[in-house]
Amino acid sequence: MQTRSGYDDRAATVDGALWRQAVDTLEANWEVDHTVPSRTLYPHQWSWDSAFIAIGLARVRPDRAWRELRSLFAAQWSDGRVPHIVFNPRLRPGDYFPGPEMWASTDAPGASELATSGIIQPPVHALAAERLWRLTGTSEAAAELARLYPRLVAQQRYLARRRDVGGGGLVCLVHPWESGLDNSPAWDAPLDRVPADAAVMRTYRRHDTRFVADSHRPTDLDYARYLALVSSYRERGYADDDLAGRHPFLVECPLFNALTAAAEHALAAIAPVVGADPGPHRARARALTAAIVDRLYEPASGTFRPRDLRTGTLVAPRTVLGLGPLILPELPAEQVRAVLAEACSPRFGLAERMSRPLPSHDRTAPDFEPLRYWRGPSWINTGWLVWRGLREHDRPALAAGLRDSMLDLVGRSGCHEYFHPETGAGLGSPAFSWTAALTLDLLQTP
Ligand code: 2M8
Repeated sequence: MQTRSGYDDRAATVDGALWRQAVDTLEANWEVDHTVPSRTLYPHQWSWDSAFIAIGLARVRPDRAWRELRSLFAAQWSDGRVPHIVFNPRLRPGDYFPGPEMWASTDAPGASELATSGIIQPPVHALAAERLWRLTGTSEAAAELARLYPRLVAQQRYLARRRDVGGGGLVCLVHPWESGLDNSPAWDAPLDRVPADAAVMRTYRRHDTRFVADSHRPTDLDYARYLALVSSYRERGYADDDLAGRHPFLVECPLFNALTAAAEHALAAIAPVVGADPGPHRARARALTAAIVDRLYEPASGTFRPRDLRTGTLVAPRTVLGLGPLILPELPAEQVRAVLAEACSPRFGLAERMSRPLPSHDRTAPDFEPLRYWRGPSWINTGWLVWRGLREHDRPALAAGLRDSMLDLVGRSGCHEYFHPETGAGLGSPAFSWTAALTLDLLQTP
């Protein structure tokens, strides 16, 4: 039913005002061939944002959803990496920091001809493609899927072959930005060991604090360390050999790795449609699931936590990253029980009727910050991933409780980037794309 300037508005009957707000947000953020996360804070194309956005667009504009994925993968590097930002050449320098001049990606061997960053983000794209295919199923969708499949396979191959720095079968991240949960307390200890001086930030102009209060964003010292990591990686042309010997930040993240395994499951579902063999994808998903349990699960505390490869230990904070493995269909029963216990504890407050939204960090921890991004506030994408995990493991009442809590949040406060984990007030960008997109998906999945 295409009724509103090309939009399928079936879900308008579910909650008209919310549906319209979400569609309007995505429409306002559409830019030629992709959707910006936010016109002000994030005016280029971001990798995992595009995947979440495609999942929402699948509900209303599947043509744009495919276009979104196509434009992102047009910037894929020859080694298979999908860069975390694709810069819009039509914007002026200074419209985002750190911009293309800092990354200098086009000097790197095998990089895209388009200006991009040199790091990656969680691979949610195969999930998005599978979803799009299931929802549309047309011959055009089959053709899109056939074009995308080899690129998705190359993305996974990059992760498996170039990023297993620890040698245990998991993907290693070289920058907190690669996790997508950039400022999570999970990264504090590994980041503390990156040598940097906050004074270096006097020579740059931060873009984020033009729009959001300093107290909601990473500190200047955090930014100095982020830039030191960019320089360390860039100086060797973003090469991944010998990272263990030279790069100061190396972590294995449970959410990133769970999404990498989930991508293999999605590719196994896609493979028969494009005439490929699902077997190797299933085998890799199984091996990744086993490695996540083996390397990132601590039986004594019943938690999944990131491993810091510099110290060989699991980091201390209990963040929402630890709930990520719930998305794995083959997660053993013991770990499913443990993740559910963690999620339903006072740390995260998951319940059939939730009194407060799901936070990004343990709300009982002394360093819980309700306003600073990724250090406490509630985000719709992490909530959506946990919701998917609850459905996967057949917990309909908890899934419904989380869904209601997310829709209530967006319904009351709007399509904000994130939300105050106690009051539900909207924070960050007020017109944020993945919040809008995933709201559309939630509205249509009772
Ligand atoms: C945030 O990250 C960017 C850097 O990549 C930033 O703070 O400037 C994160 O929330 C990240 O997960 C997200 O993809 C990006 C765009 O929404 O913003």
